[in-house]
Amino acid sequence: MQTIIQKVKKRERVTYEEALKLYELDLFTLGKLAQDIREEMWGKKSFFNINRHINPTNICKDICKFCAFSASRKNPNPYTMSHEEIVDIVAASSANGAKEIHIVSAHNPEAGLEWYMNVFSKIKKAHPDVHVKALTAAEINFLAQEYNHSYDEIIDMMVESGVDSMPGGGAEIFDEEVRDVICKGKVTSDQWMQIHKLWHERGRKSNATMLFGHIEERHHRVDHMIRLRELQDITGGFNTFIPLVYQRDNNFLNVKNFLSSQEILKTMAISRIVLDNIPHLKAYWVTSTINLALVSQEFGADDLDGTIEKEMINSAAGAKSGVGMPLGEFVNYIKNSGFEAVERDSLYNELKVW
Ligand code: V47
Repeated sequence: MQTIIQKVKKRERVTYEEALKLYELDLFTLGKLAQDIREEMWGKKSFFNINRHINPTNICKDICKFCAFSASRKNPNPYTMSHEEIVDIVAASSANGAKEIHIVSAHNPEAGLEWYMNVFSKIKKAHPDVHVKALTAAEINFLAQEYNHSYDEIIDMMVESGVDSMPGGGAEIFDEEVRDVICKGKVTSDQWMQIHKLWHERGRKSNATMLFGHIEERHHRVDHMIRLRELQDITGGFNTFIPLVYQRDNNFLNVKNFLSSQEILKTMAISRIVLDNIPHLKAYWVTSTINLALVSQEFGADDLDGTIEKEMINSAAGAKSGVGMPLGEFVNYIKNSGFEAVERDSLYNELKVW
């Protein structure tokens, strides 16, 4: 273990086996290793943005067992928003200071490719300054298959329609056996990687998530991180890694063992150590709770996502994020936890220290 600790201290890259071994460290020693890296990179800065999440439809062709958002037996309330509704929401959020609109939908075979694409053009036309972060690799894969296009063609349409960056959703856990159990039939790990690679090749940025705390084991998480690190070595296009803590309500994954806060913090710390080539680590308060997200700032995380305003995917599964977080409260939380609240744009340009 001492050899691994020395490697981390010398900022040498850890292997898969070494990263897995790091889980055996006590929480505070591991946290300190990650925290030194975070402080070297970002000091006491904790980044956030003023953003709005919009989830325009919950009608989905795929059946992910962990999902409580898509219309199903457990959530029999199908909806699809009109473009006017969506543009109105953007107008209101932008007037409230939102600089980023995060749009993630279900895979709705009734909506049409134009419905997916045109809304971005409409948003951009009405609000050219708003950053549109939209379409996960899972949605891109769905659109390509459903409407018989290549990934390149869909990505070109996104760029043309004004999408600025891609969110990190749909990554779940890359291990194929786990994936087969939790989201069989959805975008594969290789396809997810390929889509982000194509997006990065256009000089665009994206994020990468990891859904953990369900049926996966530690080694699956480390494998997930290592696969991302390998792609990032090639493209350099990922801005942020976002570990998402599995929410247990209203879905079909019958998970008996829930993660402890210690295990969540260890996973944050190990991801900061392993992902030496991804600049930011996000503690997504929606799935970790705000208090654990604040503690994560001392275990490697430098980003807390944003105010969100409304969120429907994770809140459907039990997260307390339905109405987002008021800006003043968010800033207070960060400052009271001993960090500097730095408002950023979607590409991490610093806008204001609060
Ligand atoms: O891919 C679904 C996850 C993701 C559950 O890029 C669940 O900045 C926990 O990708 N428990 C969508 N998670 C959200 C997402 C995201 C969120 C915030 C920021 C960014 C970013 C991206 O939500 C899905 C899936 O992995 N999810 N169900 C659940 N029960």
